Amino acid sequence: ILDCQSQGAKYVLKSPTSLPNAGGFLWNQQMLIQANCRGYAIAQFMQPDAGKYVSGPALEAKTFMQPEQPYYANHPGRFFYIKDNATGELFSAPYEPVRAPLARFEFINEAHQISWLVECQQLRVTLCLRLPTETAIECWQFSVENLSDNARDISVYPYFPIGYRSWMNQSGQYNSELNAVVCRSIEPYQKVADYFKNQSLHELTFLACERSADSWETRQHEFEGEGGLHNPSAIQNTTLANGQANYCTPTAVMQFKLKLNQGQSEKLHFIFGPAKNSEQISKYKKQFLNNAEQTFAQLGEQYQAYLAQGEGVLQVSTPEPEFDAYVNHWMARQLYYHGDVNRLTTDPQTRNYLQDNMGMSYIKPTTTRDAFVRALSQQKSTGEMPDGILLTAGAELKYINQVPHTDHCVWLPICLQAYLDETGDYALLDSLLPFSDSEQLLSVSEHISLAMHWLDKSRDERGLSYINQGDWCDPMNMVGYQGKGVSVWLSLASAYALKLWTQILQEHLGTTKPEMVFFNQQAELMNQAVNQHCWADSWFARGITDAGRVFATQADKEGKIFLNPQSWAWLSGAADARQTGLMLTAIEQQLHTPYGVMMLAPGYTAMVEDIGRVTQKFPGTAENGSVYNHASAFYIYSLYHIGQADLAFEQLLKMLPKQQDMLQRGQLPLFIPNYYRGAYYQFPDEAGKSSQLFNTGTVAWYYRILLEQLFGVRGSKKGLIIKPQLPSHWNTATIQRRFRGALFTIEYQRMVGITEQQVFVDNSPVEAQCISDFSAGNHYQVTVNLPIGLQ
Ligand code: CEZ
Repeated sequence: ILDCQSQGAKYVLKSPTSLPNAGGFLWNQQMLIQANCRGYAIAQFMQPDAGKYVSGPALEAKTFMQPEQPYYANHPGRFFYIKDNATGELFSAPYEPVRAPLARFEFINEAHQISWLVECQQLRVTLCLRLPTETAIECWQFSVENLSDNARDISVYPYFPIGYRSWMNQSGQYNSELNAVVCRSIEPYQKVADYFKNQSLHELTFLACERSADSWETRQHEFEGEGGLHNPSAIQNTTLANGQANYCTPTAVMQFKLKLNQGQSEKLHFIFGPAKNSEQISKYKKQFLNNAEQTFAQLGEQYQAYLAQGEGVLQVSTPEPEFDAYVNHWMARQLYYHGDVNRLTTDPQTRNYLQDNMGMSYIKPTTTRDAFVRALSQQKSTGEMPDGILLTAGAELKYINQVPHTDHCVWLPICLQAYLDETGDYALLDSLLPFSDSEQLLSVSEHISLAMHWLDKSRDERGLSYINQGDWCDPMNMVGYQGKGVSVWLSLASAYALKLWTQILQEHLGTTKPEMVFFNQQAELMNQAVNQHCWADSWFARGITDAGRVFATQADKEGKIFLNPQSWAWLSGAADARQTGLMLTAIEQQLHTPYGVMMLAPGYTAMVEDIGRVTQKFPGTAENGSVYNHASAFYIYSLYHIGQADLAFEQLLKMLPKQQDMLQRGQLPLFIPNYYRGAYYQFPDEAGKSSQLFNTGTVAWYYRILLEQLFGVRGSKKGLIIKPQLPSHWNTATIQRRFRGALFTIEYQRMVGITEQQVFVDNSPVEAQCISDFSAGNHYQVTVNLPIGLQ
């Protein structure tokens, strides 16, 4: 069902029904679209906050990109009906809404475009979706070829439903000057203040073609009629009724009558998207549809050039082709999406912003630098970091960012370390920045020290970190909302952050200052406090509630064990060797699944009022015990930290959908999703199913893990440190690593007769495992000899 071409640069899904929700995504600075194999689509664009330009048929909540998005008959999508005018036979491409049996189906995903090839009734239809790099517009190329021996007389009907957009005012009509269906809706509101806010919104959604339509329809109910979407009444007639939608759900349908001789083909080009007014549509039309064929070809090239800027620093060739395919063609792309457009929000959660930008260190480090400057300029003078970072003038903290979380400071040294390692830009630490509530200028390192002091102070009498209404886990909102509850994960993460920060300062200053000694002491005290109060026989508990209940221990029937406290105990150094053995066993027994490791188990089946919203999520979904890949990435990072390279690599592989488990995961290997269903022992049938959501902090960590740990090509102030932790069954691997402008081809090989790693650059041995003598612009051949069987 899935054809992998060009080593994974291209994936072709051959069935519209076996992975019905599988899709791909394209984005640019202004928009994002996720299109699935059957033709359904979800798109968002910036105005300047993310909004939609099409909706479902009923009032929709405004919300972020959802996991496991359900698709239904009237779900927004981009469809083409094709009717044989002689016989009346009908099918639709790519598959919905007619669902006619197809002679051939291909859903083709490449980095720069999504396309489909469909054959039915001896007609071959190809659809190709591209985006310009800077405009919120979808560019669709439709072509149809006559595969039969006869001349054909057909009608093509692009059907781009607009949906129920407003209870106040919505309409649609055909504009013959623009060859476009133009639908208008007024954003519903009641408060006067919103009238003024709504001025920036786009009222129009349009579908324009390079040539004029033979007929059109803009009323959804008239189009569907009694025939329904499988066989719309309007299509049963020879022409559409040219109807105008006056306060009813609008749609965009046109009819193009085409005559095709044997072997002949025809192309149509469409643009679809939001607009402020008809002048703008007219401008778009000139820009994209005059000379459409050539323009669309250029769009493909421009988009490829845009993606090339996000190429990253790593290409690999290993014994695992499916792993190589993701790493070489899709990993940097997914990361670049996060870092370049900030998940299409104007107020990213601080931890997401910092981690996504941590990943950008490998793609566009100047973006990471700017992100640190921006984030730290929004820090409060108490040292506390805000819940979200405002990216545009007029942006506000919304939704989850109005819920007080206590972990944001932790991410500063963790993410900064990756940036400093990659760039060596320690000068950043001396830049002077203000605060959100004070003009006083302090250096970046003073800002971060203040954040560390804030973490140190935000602890209770036992020395454990307050959780308030959440830490990394957003929906863990009721552990500490009364002001007393604490988080074990956050206590450990704080200890880790404090230690990392002293290491960074040490590297930067070259001496030890009293403040650094203090941070290290506090980190040790944090670890001790966790051990004293929250070690529960064989693993670390997750927290202590407002009422003093230690939770996530043997005593709990559900939510017995959480992954994050174990991973971070390894990172912070809280776990000794005896504990490590017990924790590894407990994780393996209770959390491992064939699809990766669950975030907690057993999944909660009922609300626990001293834990919160996480327990209300369906068991095995999202934070309630799914294979939550972001948490798995922390786990993997920590496994390498304690030298468990084989187990770590096994987990890295489990994050990727593979041929053998594709049906169960239901997803193409184009991205790592935020989760796969967990609750492996509770709901085994659903386990492994992908959320299809490509927004996730996982990718930045995946990238970091490959560089720092698996392939061991981590940067440092002095140069490139070579310290791989290859799985013991790999005998060879080769990578290309770009680093500070130089290119390194690194060949790893296992060798009999050696007991220690040996590194050679252009045949000369390297001292202290660190390549420091190199210059930008040059290409170096590196050989790394590794003893047999060593992880
Ligand atoms: O969002 C993520 C957050 O963006 O959940 C993570 C958190 O660390 C990330 O910062 C773990 O909680 O509110 C919710 O319940 C949702 O689960 C969101 O928090 C979740 C979505 O998956 C975002 O796309």
